[in-house]
Amino acid sequence: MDSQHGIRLLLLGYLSVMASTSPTFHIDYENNCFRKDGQVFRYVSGSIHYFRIPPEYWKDRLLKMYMAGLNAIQIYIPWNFHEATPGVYNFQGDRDLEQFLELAGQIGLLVILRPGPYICAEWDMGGLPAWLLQKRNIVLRSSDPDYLMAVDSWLDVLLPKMKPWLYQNGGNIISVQVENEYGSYFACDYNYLRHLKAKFESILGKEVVLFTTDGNSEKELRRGTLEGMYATVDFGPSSNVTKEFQAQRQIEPKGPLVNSEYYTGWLDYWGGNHSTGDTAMVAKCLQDMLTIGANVNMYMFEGGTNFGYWSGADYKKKFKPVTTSYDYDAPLSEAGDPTEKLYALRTVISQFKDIPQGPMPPPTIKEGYGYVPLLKNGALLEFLDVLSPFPPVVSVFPLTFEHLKQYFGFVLYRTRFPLDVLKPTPLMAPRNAVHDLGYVMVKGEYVGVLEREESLVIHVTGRIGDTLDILVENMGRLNFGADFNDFKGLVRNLSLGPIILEGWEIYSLDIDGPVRMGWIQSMIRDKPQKKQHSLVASTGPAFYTACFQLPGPNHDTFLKLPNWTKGQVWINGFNLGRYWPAKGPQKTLFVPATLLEASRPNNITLLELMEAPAKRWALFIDRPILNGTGTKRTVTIVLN
Ligand code: 6GJ
Repeated sequence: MDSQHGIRLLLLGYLSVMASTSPTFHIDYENNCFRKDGQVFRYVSGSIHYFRIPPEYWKDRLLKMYMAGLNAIQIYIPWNFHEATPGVYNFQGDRDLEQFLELAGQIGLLVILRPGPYICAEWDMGGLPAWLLQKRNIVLRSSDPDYLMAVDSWLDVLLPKMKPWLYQNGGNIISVQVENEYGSYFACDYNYLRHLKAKFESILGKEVVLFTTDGNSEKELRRGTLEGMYATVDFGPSSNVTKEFQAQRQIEPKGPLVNSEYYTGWLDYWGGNHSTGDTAMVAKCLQDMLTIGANVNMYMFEGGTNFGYWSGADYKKKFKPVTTSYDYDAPLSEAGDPTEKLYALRTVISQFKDIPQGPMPPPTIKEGYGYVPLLKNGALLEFLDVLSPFPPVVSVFPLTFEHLKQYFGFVLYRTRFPLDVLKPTPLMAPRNAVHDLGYVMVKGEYVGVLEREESLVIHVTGRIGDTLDILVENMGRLNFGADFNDFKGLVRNLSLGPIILEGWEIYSLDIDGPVRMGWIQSMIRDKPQKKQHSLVASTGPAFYTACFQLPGPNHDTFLKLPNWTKGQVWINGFNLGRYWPAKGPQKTLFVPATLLEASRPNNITLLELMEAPAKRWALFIDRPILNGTGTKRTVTIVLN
């Protein structure tokens, strides 16, 4: 045998060994299943959002999901969480996606990746960065060139990071979703889907299993998928799962049955009722789907929290902002505690696959630290020099947040009375000019609130030249539906009686920066607090703070704000999120132990936007209250 032939035989032998050992994951259309390394594989998966959980708790949640019997997790990747500013990428700390994938792999969980670029998820603008709106008439989720250029720049950073994590490359990502329920979107732009498919394949390779997810109707599926991407569906508990999968079978006559979002609960909106999913129904339908061999991802398995300003909004007859809690009545609670729903689902799963032996990690300790008295530090208007160190933008007509290149939080719009107005006169925000709430002050005195879809008129009086201030709050951008170019701020003109108000000073406010740096606490040290008036209720946007020492170790706890109205709260400089007990249903905010210090005083900072109670207490209790109801009418004061 000549040497050439010998080398050829050696090479063939090596390749056949390699081929038999290199990991594979693909769809077996003939047998209507997935195959992992050549073996039939069915996933029982749960959705978890790393961006809604403190990174110190990632392993805890993942381990509980594994011990519940899951063999996979499903994660979204919010583009706006990683590219807050065009071209500036952040994958560190609570954004360390690869650390999250590493933990999942260590625990033995495969990953179903959903990088969007649009993800919905009750997340601000469905995960798209609001700076896309710099181009006012951009057509999001389409082949709009400006949109695609931004998408490509983002995917050129993200997808190469994800490639080594593909199962075929030795990682744990078994499949990748393109877009999200595109069939529900008005554009139906196949060129956009083709562009995304080509992009994903060009970077991830052709071996990766690409799929789409749509509502389970033939119409949505046809609009939301393309040849070469496996069409899957989503639906909640049903008494007839065979019927529910019919739509998928119309599009995918062969291949595995997949429910990519099996709803275990549902989301909450401020002012609505707390949503729940009946455990028995959720468990029974899961059993039915597993019985017919379907692959199921439970949405959510662990919901978590919309910290900061990240919650999104929906438009169902009116603007409906999502709450800070994303508990979702999921099998793992917002605080990561196994619920009776988790054990019911684990029992079902155990009928179809081995469940890891050993104890379920216990709930973390929850502690009720009790009452902490809060002191008023001053009205927001007193601190413009700190919160808006640059001169205001001056404009004849109001400008949006996006025009100012501010995307979250608050902007102060200041104008002056154009004439004497001695009788209560309507200050009007026609056609929902305020996105989303505007707290109105005359000469610094709070007079009430203009609220998108709720209150578009407020009566005021004043003298010519008096300041008329409107602090506008962004409550989260629409994350679903046709027109979610959801600009924030005063998006149209206001009028005072018949007069269109002109001549605005617009203050972009950075509150998070100074609070993160301990500004108020340092101010208190430098300038002892004015004696607090005998405790009376106080109205209008103002800061309240406290310092408190824990009696012992730092444990998870829940912050209740009895008789407060609405605002934002920071713990040790971390933006915990929005509170709105006056509307509910959420009455407490989850405070992870990881935010608290046992060895030194902790500080809490409130920006109360409407009315603070006479007795200004924060109360830390050992359990959540997510199903409360609204308690207080919105405060409206007419200055006489
Ligand atoms: C899914 O569609 C979405 O893919 N879904 C919901 N859709 C209802 C739209 C409200 C009008 S609610 C919970 C989930 C997530 O938003 C998911 O991202």
